[in-house]
Amino acid sequence: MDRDVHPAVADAAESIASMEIRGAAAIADAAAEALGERAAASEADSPAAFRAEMRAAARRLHETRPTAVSLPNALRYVLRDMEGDTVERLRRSVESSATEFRHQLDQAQDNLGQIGANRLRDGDTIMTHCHSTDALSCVRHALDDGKELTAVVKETRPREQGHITARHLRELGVPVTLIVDNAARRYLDDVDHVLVGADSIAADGSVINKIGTSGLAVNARERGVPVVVAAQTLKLHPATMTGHTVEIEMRDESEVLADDERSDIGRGADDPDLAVENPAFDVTPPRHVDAIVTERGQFPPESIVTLMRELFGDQHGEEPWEETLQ
Ligand code: RUB
Repeated sequence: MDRDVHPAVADAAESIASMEIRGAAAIADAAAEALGERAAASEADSPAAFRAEMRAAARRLHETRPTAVSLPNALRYVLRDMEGDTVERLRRSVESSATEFRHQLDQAQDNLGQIGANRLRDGDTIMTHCHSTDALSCVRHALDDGKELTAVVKETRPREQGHITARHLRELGVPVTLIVDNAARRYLDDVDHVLVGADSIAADGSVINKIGTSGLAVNARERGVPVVVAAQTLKLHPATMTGHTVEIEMRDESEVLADDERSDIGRGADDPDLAVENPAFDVTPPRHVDAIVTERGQFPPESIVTLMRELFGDQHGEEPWEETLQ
């Protein structure tokens, strides 16, 4: 049974679950920050009590959203090396791991942005889906390199994260054409790259990202438009190396159909034969992806497993938030 979850952790978990904080990198950053805050606020009277508090905090954060592997990767990073034989040493170790993690996240995004920018040429048009800070880092670096870009931005139903992308691109001075998702194929002839982010990358090179990415990639392949996925190594999903699949989050049907619309369509508000499904993410097979751009370089999707082995080869066993650990 979980101990009481500290308000700093409960607030972060609530913000992630409600999507006030969203996007794989931002979720990881918020989770690491919350663990650091939890450690700072601890009044534990023994190392065992401190460790139990941290496990409870991590479990609460872990249960918020299932698809972005950046979240468990962040929790593992902060808790795996937790060490010390006093509460004070343990606290310092968690605080310093959380700070280091957040710094590395920023650094990785910056480094991958420079690599991704090398793919973009002066005068290119990109098409985006959803809102990805890793993808926008590539754009920012290309602009810093003096290139001019334009963007076709898919609105990304149902949550319209394309509006966030459009706003950021306009802040950067990039001319934007906002389109409904269904118009993507029509505009693919006008673009040079599809540039998206990722919530998780599986060992076979499949890309898990906002629902609609896979259809966009299939259409882009048919039109000969390269699909570039900007994803720092934090998005690599270690469990897929041992055959696990990535859970796709199903969100509330009210994001698709409001309650009053439901009664307009159905036979009454509770029509059992009117179903609404709202998967938040989909899986793009590696054959539809041209490159995965990470802070460690650019990879054909099929070869990403070599990087995963290098990074996660020695990770196995229980998760650091499981209660069986002492
Ligand atoms: C966000 C989404 C983004 C990835 C990558 O989905 O699919 O493309 O998380 O983002 P949601 P980033 O809005 O449901 O969280 O590059 O910022 O990590």
